[in-house]
Amino acid sequence: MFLSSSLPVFLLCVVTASVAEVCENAEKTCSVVNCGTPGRDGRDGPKGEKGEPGQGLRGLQGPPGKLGPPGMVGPPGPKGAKGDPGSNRAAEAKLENLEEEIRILKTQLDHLRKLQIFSLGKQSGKKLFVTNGEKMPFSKVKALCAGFQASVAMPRNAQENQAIQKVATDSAFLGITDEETEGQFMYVTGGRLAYSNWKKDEPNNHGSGEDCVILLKDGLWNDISCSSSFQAICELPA
Ligand SMILES: [Ca+2]
Ligand SMILES: [Ca+2]
Repeated sequence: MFLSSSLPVFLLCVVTASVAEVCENAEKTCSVVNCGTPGRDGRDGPKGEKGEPGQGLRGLQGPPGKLGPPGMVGPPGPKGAKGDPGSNRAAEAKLENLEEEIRILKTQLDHLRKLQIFSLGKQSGKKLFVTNGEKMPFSKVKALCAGFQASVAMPRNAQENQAIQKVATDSAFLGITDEETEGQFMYVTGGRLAYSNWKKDEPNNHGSGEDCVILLKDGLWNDISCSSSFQAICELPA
């Protein structure tokens, strides 16, 4: 009975099944239940839970990705603390020093420019006597020499007197006067005479008075009017 009812199914399975595994499953099924015509496939079951990560070897790290697009410009940062005021003071001090150096250089340049007006004079000891050859009243000679920190020539010995005589091309004023006390000749820078070389019968304070002194071409001295014009000769430290 069992064989007669199950045999056609078994044979059907053998005929219709092309895969041995399917036949085996059908045999198992047919051996338990009364197999008739195969039913249609059921619906898919519910999705299973996500499995645990595998235990295999981790792969090598891939190459870095492409550079991303530039980010947006952020908001401006907070205002910084006030700078050190000391740096400004140092800069101002440096500027003042530079201005002072420029002022000194200008003075020295002006000094050299005025000296250039004169031809190179004659040196005697520690003095340098110079002249521009021009004639002028005594007051202008004093101003001219003072303009470049010099004095009107004041011979304090025979050697200096000769040096001035060589520089002069005509009668020249000396830095000696008796303007303060008549008859008492002094250097314009102060002090009584340490040396003199008066011509015979001089000084005579001739006429309305003579309070200045000139060096004559022969090297002798004569007192003369300060308003008269004679050569200007200045002395400088050599
Ligand atoms: Ca006099
Ligand atoms: Ca005189």
